[in-house]
Amino acid sequence: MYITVSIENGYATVQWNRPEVLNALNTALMAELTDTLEALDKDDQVRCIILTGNEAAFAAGADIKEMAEASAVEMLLHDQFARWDRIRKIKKPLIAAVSGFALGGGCELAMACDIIIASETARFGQPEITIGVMPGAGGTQRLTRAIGKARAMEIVLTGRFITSREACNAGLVNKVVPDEAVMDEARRLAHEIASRPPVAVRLAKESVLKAFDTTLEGGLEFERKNFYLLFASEDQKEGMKAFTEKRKPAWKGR
Ligand code: CO8
Repeated sequence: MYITVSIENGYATVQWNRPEVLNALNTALMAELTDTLEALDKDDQVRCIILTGNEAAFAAGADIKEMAEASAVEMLLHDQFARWDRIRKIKKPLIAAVSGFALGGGCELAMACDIIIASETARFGQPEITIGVMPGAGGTQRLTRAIGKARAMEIVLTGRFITSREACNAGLVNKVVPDEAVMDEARRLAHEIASRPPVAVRLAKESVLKAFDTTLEGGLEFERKNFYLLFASEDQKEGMKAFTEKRKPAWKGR
């Protein structure tokens, strides 16, 4: 068991811990993480999920020792990326609270989240090239979309680590905070998102993500349909009524 979960104020905090290997993501940890996220995605008490490691590392990548001797066919049959596809399908907002190293699969896991809060001393990178491979869990795609071709290319081809400040300036990270404030900031944000109407949050997340894999035309159409769909929710009626009556809305999540 590598993972602990706590639920408060409408959000869950999922924390993993393999301190002896800087939270390297082995198969067992990833299996536990995926199952945990899917269970929380179905839990009505939870409206937002924080993912975090420990102070030394969010995660220093996939577990190199676990895969070092694998053959291509073993890797193919093991199909560890199927789990990553399941994480991509989580409907609730995911906030990565990153301290320490977020490297390789660790950086990719942070990028699979919707928002990244990082400590001042956190380091991001895709160092796979330095061990004879390349990113495999979305790094070449998500990093490029987040920070552009020129910067992504340099990071992927050199394996250089970047500071959280550089990551923030480039658009990879939402906010950099002092080391001791990372969890507080992630909780503040999670609480704020959890206080929003959940159906609208779900469709809004889905619509933003759609921008990654469609044309502008297709994305606008998708957005519009989700917008219309929200007029079928009780929360839309409540939200607009509350605005008119100058009071706080009481969301039902329907
Ligand atoms: N896998 C396995 N063990 C690791 C990993 C890792 N990724 N990272 C660190 N460790 C272990 C070290 O072997 C060491 O163990 P030991 O004490 O038994 O020797 C312990 O953690 C502490 O590490 P260091 O002594 O190296 O600590 P330093 O502070 O000197 O260095 C670094 C920290 C710079 C983070 C260094 O550990 C490092 O370079 N780690 C590897 C980073 C890396 O290359 N990551 C990419 C891995 S490949 C990958 O992620 C592919 C992703 C696609 C698949 C995703 C599926 C899950």
